[in-house]
Amino acid sequence: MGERLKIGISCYPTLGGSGVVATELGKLLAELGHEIHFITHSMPFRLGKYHKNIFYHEVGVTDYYVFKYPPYDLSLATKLAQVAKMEKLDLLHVHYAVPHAVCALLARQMVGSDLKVVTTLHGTDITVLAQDESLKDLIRYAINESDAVTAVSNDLIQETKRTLDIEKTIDLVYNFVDKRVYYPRDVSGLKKEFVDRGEKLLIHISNFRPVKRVCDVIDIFERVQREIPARLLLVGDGPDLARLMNVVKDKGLSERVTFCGKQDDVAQVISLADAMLLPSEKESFGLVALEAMACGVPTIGSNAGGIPELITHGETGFLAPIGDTEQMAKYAVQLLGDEELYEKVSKACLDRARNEFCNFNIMRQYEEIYYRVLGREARQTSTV
Ligand code: GMT
Repeated sequence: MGERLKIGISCYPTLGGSGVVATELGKLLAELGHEIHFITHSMPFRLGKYHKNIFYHEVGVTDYYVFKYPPYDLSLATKLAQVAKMEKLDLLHVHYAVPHAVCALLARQMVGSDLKVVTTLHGTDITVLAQDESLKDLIRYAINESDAVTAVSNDLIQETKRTLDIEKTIDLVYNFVDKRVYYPRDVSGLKKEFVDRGEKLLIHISNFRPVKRVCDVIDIFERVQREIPARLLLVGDGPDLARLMNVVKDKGLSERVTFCGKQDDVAQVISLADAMLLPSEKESFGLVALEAMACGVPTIGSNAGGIPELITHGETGFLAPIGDTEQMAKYAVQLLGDEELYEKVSKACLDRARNEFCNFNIMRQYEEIYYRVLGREARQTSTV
C-alpha cells in the first residue's frame, strides 16, 4: 500500500460545476484514506455532513478602510501557506487558474518547501477570463508554473494552448458522477405534481448566465409543446432570471413553465424529467448533462466546447449548432415521440455515465497525477 497524502483543496465553494467536482473529489479521496483540507471562503455547498478525513479552513478577508476592494486573494494565499505548513500538506489541488492557482503559487513560495501545486482548468477561466488582456499573462503564468495542470475536456486543452500559446502538457481528466447518488430515482408520485398524464417534462438547470442561452431553452420548448404535450422545469438562479420570467410571460407560456429556483437534490429533480436541454454558447464539459445521463435522462443541446466529448450525437443525446433551436426542437420531438428510440438512448446514457465517467476511475486519474508530481509510487486502493 502506497502513501496516504495530505491534500489542500481550494475552489469556488458556493456555486457551479467546478465547486461540485472539487468537493466530490475531496470526499472520494477522503473515503480512500487521504487527508483532505478544504481552504475556501465558505463551506463547500456539497460537503454536507461531517466526513472522516476532511477538514475545513475558512478564509477570512481583512476589511481595512484604505482598501477599496478587500484583498481576498492575499488572504487566500496566506491561509493556503499557513495550512500547508501547519498540516504538512503534500500538495494543493486548486480549481480555476484565477485566483486559486495564482494564490497557490504564492503560498508555495511562502512555505518554501516541496509543496506541489496541481491546477484544474474548468472552462471559463480560459474561455472567458483568458480573453481579457488584463488577466491573460497571469493565467499563462499560473498554468506554466503549476506542477501539473488538468482540464476537463480535450476541447478545453486545445483552447487553452491556442489562447495562451502554451506548450506545457495538460492532462485530460473528465468530470465524473457518483453512481451512488445519480441513478434513475423512482419519482412517479412527485411527477404527478409537475405533469398531467401523457405530458413530457423538459428540464434545464444552470446559473442562468448569458453563456447558457436560456432564451434558447424557452424557444426550443415553445416549438416542442406545439407538437407534443409538454412542460418545462427551469432550475437555478442567476443574472438572466428576471428577463427570462418576462420572456415566458410574453410568450404566453407561464402555465407550462415552472421556475423552481436552486435545488439541493439534483438527482431527484433530474429524475422527474424526460429530457435535459443544454443549448450553451460555451461549455467546457457540461457536468449537468452527465448528471442527467447518469439518471437515464438524455440531453438535447449545442455542440459547443466539450459537449460532444460527453454526448455522442444520436446515441446518448442529440446535438445541433449553437443557436439552432429549430433543429434542437426537432430532435426533442423525435426523441420524445418515439418510445423505442427513447428507451435505447436512455439505456445508452446509463451505460456510458456508469462506465466512462465513473467517480472511482476519474478519482484514480487525479490520484496518479498527485503521485507523479510528488515522485512517489501510486498505491493499490480498493474500489469505492
Ligand atoms: O457552467 C457554469 O457556468 C459553471 C462552471 C463553474 O465554474 O463551475 O462550470 C464549468 O466547470 C464545470 C466543471 O468542470 C463544467 O462541467 C462546465 O462545463 C463549465 N462551464 C462552462 O464551461 C461554461
